[in-house]
Amino acid sequence: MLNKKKISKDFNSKGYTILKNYLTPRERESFKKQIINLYNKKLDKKINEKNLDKIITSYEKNGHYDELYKVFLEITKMSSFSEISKRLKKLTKFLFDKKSESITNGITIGIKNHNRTSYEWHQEKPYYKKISTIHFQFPIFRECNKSNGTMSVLSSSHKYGYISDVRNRILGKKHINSFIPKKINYFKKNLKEKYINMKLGDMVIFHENLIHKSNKNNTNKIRFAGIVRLKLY
Ligand SMILES: O=C(O)CCC(=O)C(=O)O
Ligand SMILES: [Fe+2]
Repeated sequence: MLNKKKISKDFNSKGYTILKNYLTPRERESFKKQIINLYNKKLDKKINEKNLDKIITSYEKNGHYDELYKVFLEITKMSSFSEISKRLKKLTKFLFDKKSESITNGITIGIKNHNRTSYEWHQEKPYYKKISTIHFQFPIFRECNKSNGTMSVLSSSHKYGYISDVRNRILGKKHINSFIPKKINYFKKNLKEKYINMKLGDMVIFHENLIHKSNKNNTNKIRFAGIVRLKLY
């Protein structure tokens, strides 16, 4: 049983909380299977769990961004996302007593020596200015830790509210752009950076105003993490 008081207190004070062992083995298996299937169908028929990292890394290295993006779009529509979103909506109701609706699914992919898909320090709010949102992330294929570039957060940064004074870092048309708070050095000095370490099955929930970023993957294996974003009513 989830301890509602403890979890919401943790979330309210830090702007994020990690639920241990939230995904069932069946849910985890279904994400893996569906992702492999899609890469197989859209990219390369020979892809399996063993060679997935090598093949995707070579696509990235060779600049085949459009092919990768096509698969990404298919991934966002997988039924495993609809299933987990249903459960996360119920969880949101239980923890925060709020109704919610699914708005975005995604995966974040961290590859050694490539920063096209990585984020600098940012809040989610500049991406969803007009609505109130809540965000979920969970590892797929393997755990997320400091050495494979798991995201880090500035603990309690959500208490500063929406920081609208940002600069938009754009590395390229097919790169991820980050809205970096101009006063990021001030926030870094005053708040603790925490690495979001998650074992398979764990799930982090984070506030729209929590400042967070991707880290460098120092391993040869890709970091895959699922993302679900809900709109709050
Ligand atoms: O895990 C990462 O690389 C960052 C992901 C992120 O910014 C997000 O999920 O909103
Ligand atoms: Fe983000």
